[in-house]
Amino acid sequence: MSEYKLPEIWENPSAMGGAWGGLNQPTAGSRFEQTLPRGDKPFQLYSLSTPNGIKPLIMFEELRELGVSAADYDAFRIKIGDGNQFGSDFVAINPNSKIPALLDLSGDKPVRIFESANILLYLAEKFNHFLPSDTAERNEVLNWLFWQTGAAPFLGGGFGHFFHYAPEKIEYAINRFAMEAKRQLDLLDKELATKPYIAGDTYTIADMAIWSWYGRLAQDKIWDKAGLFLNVKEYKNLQAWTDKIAQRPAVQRALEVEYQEI
Ligand SMILES: N[C@@H](CCC(=O)N[C@@H](CS)C(=O)NCC(=O)O)C(=O)O
Repeated sequence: MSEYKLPEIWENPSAMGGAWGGLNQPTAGSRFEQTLPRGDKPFQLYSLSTPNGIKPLIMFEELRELGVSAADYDAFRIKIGDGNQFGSDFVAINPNSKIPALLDLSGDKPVRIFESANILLYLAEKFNHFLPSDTAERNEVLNWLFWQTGAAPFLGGGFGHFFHYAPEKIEYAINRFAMEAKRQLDLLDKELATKPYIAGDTYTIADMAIWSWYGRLAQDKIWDKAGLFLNVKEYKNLQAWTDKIAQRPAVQRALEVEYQEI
């Protein structure tokens, strides 16, 4: 057991350790002046190909597949390990300093969109694709879209952090979050036993959001050997859905997008 003595009031440690310890601060807001480039396409995406970062790329490439040229985009690389997300221009688009962040330049005034699930929703509503208009069907998509935004922090910030990034392997934390990660995987597996896509018969933004985390985990493409550790092969319906979506040309292109440097 660790020697940690709980102080009455938390103090910011001088060194955190771990992969992200050097970047984290207990304050929000911009840390330096920054001018981000803009291209000439209607959408400007500032991002990186993490599980949250691939969601808008999948959506943009699916829209391209349907011939929606009004959804053309420039993609700029935000190096989160170097702290690009704390620059003034990025913070003006996403005050929460997380990728992905998007600017819609197609109207009279730029519209900023942050939170990856909201980017999917915004684009689905704007272009009328991948979100049914029927109230009950649309609601089921939103059930799963919101599920993803609530569930993934337990997978990423909980399991992934303590399994892969934390400077020491803490058995309690790994067990706590492996338990929850496997419960989530089992939930998806059971749901996908009854329907081809997570919200029913059609492929929607809920599949894009969930595939970006749980599909990539099912492929063991997130943290080194995390899929093996969680025995993702046992979730047969999740595996079949993962493969089906991985074969979509738009998804394959999204995973290979080349970013412009900032
Ligand atoms: N709920 C947010 C989470 C975004 C997020 O956590 N992004 C991570 C990369 S996947 C990030 O930018 N991390 C940088 C940091 O925390 O400083 C979303 O879905 O957009």
